[in-house]
Amino acid sequence: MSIESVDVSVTSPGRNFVTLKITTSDGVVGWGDATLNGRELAVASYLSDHIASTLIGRDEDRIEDTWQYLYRGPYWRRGPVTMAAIAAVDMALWDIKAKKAGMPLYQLLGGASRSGVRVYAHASGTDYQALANAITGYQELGFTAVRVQTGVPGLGQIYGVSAAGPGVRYDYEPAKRAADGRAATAPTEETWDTNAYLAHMPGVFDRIRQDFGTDLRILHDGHHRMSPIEAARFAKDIEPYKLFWLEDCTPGEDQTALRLVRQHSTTPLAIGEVFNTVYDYQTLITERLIDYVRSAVTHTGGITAMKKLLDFAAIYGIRSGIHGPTDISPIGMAAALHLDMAIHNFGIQEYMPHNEATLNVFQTSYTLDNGFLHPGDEPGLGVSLDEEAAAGHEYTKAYLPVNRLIDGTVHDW
Ligand code: GCO
Ligand code: MG
Repeated sequence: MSIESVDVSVTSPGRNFVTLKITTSDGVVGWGDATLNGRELAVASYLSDHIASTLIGRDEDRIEDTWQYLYRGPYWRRGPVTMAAIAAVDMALWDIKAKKAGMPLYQLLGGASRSGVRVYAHASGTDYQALANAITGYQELGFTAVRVQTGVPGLGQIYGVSAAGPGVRYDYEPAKRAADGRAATAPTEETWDTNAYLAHMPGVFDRIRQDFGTDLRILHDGHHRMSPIEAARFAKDIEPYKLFWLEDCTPGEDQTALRLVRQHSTTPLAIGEVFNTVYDYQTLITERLIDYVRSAVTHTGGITAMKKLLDFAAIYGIRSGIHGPTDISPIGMAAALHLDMAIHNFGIQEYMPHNEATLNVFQTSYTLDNGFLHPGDEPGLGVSLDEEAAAGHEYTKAYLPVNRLIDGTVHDW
């Protein structure tokens, strides 16, 4: 048996998703997610123009060999485009292997280490009251962990704060089409002031602890905006509020920046959603500079690579916190959930529900119960693409925003 066809599709049920379909000579179909927010067509081209023909006729069971062939073979290594393409192939091959075995994928990865996957939800609000309402809403749904983001006085729309307002949808979608819903021609721009943010946030955490007590797991995303010393000061200032994690406090490519943060605080640190290989973590893990690995399965070479990365992290007492915003398709989400079920060093899983249009295009079998997700027991990943429904949503160009400081300097978004 061998790989007979490899098809790449791009669909846009409200946002863009790149999906890989691999079909074997005896008709088994595997699905992979290759979505890279705002750069979708680069990965689609990498897959269809450079990878697809090289897979035809290969033995679909040789997952490790195929991974190494795609990683080492082309000479050019790493980077989000390459690693998202490899991830999609890897997910599809694991999907096929598990379907052939007649088992949900987590069984092939070692079986369940837990009965469900604790997830964190996204609570946000332009002001404290709106944020508090969002937190209460999630608690009523059974969530025990929430990421909190809020508006900063003096600044307009900023990262992580839902423009929809409380009571509608608490989540947010930063990749923007044009105002009329058609293709965007350039990113929107936001304004940022780190001083205002650093002055405002500790008081927000203080009120949350007063209003919601000590049990609630509180997470927060700094989205790469602080300098090393600003991050060190901030992590120290918020220590009394005992966050579950502070994410991306500094830009990720500067691994040694976190040495400074560690020297000053015991606030747990998470990083890695823009990383794409284990090498991005080499210093962070071996020097124990982080507590949670934030990579997406979709952007880090798939299940094969993520399993190795998380096993490496486990040796240093570091746990998983796999990236799971809505720019990861339901296929990528399922891949994360199967890993979350099987690994020992699971920490928490990010969860932002996909919209209805997306869930009409992707048939999912994972379930949410009281703040815990379960990947379901269908053979394989348990997610498939309805190709007819997908074809009804044409690719629509969208961009993540660009961030500028109040004096106009381009800053990290
Ligand atoms: C998160 C992330 C996302 C990213 C998005 C970019 O923690 O979930 O920061 O919100 O901004 O995935 O494409
Ligand atoms: Mg993040």
